Amino acid sequence: MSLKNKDLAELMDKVVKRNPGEPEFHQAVQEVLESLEPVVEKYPEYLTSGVMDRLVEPERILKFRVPWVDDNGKVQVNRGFRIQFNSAIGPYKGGLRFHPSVYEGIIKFLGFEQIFKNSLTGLPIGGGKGGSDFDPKGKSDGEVMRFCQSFMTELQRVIGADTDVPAGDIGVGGREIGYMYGQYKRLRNEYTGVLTGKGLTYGGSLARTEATGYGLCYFTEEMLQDKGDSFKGKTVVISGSGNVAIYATQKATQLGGKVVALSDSNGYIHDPEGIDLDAVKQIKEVERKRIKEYLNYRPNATYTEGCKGIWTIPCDVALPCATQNELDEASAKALVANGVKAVAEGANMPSTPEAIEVFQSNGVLFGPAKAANAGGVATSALEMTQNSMRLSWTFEEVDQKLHDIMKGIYKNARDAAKEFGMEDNFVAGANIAGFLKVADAMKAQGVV
Ligand code: NDP
Ligand code: 2IT
Repeated sequence: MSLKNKDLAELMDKVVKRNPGEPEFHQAVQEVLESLEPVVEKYPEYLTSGVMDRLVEPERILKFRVPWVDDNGKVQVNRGFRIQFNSAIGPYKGGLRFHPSVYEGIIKFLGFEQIFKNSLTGLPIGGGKGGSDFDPKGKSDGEVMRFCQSFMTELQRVIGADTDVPAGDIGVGGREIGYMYGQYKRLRNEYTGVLTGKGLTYGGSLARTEATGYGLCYFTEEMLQDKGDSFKGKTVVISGSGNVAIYATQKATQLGGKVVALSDSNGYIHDPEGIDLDAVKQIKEVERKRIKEYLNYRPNATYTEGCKGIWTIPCDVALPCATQNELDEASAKALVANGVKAVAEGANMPSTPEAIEVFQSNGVLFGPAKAANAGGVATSALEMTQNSMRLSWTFEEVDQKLHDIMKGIYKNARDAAKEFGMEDNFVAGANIAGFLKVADAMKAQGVV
């Protein structure tokens, strides 16, 4: 789709020219600008005050060398990034991704989306993202530790509990956060909440591990209930088998759904009787092995090489929880042909623009990432609150707050879409609702 508004079309051209070779960033900006067309038509001051021009330019980009020594004594060099995208409504907040596909364009798209997602949570957090092209797969704990220590030795220069608070994302979980926290504390001699997703013995929040997957299901349940439906009795397909996928499986099952498939980057498993989550947790969280191993626990399940075929499995609810652009137009058509009712994104930007168009034009309820997976970062902000108070809440207290936040996000996205004449378009609604708060804060703070 092209932009009809002349100023936004010119801005988009500029973004493409100034950020060459970064298609994921272009894709993320294009979607937001499309959603904002009716907003700038109604409120042209967002254009005239330069809010739009400033919004697409990160406040700061840090790019650094990460040298470390592997188990064979060989020096390895990776590249590290932190993009501090927007601090209008709070300190920069967003995860760190360690994956070989990471380059500046990936971190930029993630940081840009994080601005609106964080705004939607209703909590005071700005947008940022970071990471490295380091691949934790197949590395020993010692190698991961030395890498994390080297990464933090540079990163610590720009972060801080009231400045920028990183967390996990793909390839960064409790183990990596622990190593990075230890190094930060050692270098700075400060015991502060500079990272979230910390272990429970050193300042972590209960329910942060579960939060993204749980939040995704709370959002999906809201979307379904608004149409008089629910998870009960639904067949659910979830891609990925990492942090988000595992806890989405748990919550979808608790809400009465039956999850029949999961995947990793090598392939997918199909277990029509319902996924045995203890087996998946053992394989993925404890042994760090491939999803194929699931057949050792459940011989009646099937394994198929290649991850895209997962979307050909018939289901009522599909939750993509692996990575960007994992669900394309052909996959969306297959889901629609099989009668899918709702799709909600646990991963960031997992559906291509063409896939989203297929869902929306076929009346499938579609929950975009910025809204649907915001439970993770929202609970990170609750971890920051607990750290500031030097208190900790119970699992139930955090989970209740998370649930309320997800209901609020659904309602705000739905109402914003309606207000601008795009009822049931939660993509537009999430982008608009997330944007308005940030834009007003930027306008109020002058040209900075
Ligand atoms: P994990 O590293 O725990 O798991 C990632 C999962 O996705 C793994 O199963 C992995 O398979 C699969 N995957 C990763 N890259 C690819 C790829 N290129 N192709 C196919 N499969 C892939 O990460 P998370 O579960 O934390 O993150 C998953 C998604 O959720 C990401 O998009 C992340 O940005 C998003 N997200 C995460 C939040 C969080 O709190 N953790 C919050 C909000 C969003 P394999 O093991 O084979 O690599
Ligand atoms: O994409 C995301 O929102 C995350 N990876 C979580 C960020 C956070 O700061 O908890």
